Amino acid sequence: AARLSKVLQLTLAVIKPDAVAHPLVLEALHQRILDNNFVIVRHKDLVWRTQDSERFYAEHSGRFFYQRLVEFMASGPMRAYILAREDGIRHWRELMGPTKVFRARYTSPATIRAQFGLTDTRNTAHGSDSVESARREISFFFPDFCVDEWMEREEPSFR
Ligand code: RTP
Ligand code: MG
Repeated sequence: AARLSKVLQLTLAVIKPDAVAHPLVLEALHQRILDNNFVIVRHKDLVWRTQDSERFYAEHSGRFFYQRLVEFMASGPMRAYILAREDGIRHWRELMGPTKVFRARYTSPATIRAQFGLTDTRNTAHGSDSVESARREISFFFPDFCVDEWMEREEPSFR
């Protein structure tokens, strides 16, 4: 029999401090998530200490932008979401657009970073880049959330 239910994939999305600082931008981005058929599984507002930021971005330590990235991400409140959608990791990254804001404005003007990003560091949003990253990042932001119970879960079909 054909499978009618879709497989929901979890991703970790973050609205970074530059966007949370502006209430209208935050509201617009929340609405954008809903308009794009993501299920909001969890969300919360939080502020990082510098050491949280350093730990989360450890893979970038040594890069020229590491220090300003770490400081920026601990500079004010952000909003973290666990989102679910079929192919959710790819869909959220497509919606964000390219990392570099000026490239985003040139190549994909309808994306979040193109529309709201300020600089290549203060680029409005984060999204997990793989299933492994999503797992790690969801646990980082939501330590009480049981990823295994949700990963690749089928959407209820109500038949
Ligand atoms: P993210 O991890 O935040 O989703 O972004 P990404 O994969 O698109 O980009 P990545 O290369 O992993 O960089 C992580 C974050 O570092 C900041 N960044 N600043 N030239 C710069 O100043 C620069 N390059 C990267 C951005 O905030 C980027 O999202
Ligand atoms: Mg990345």
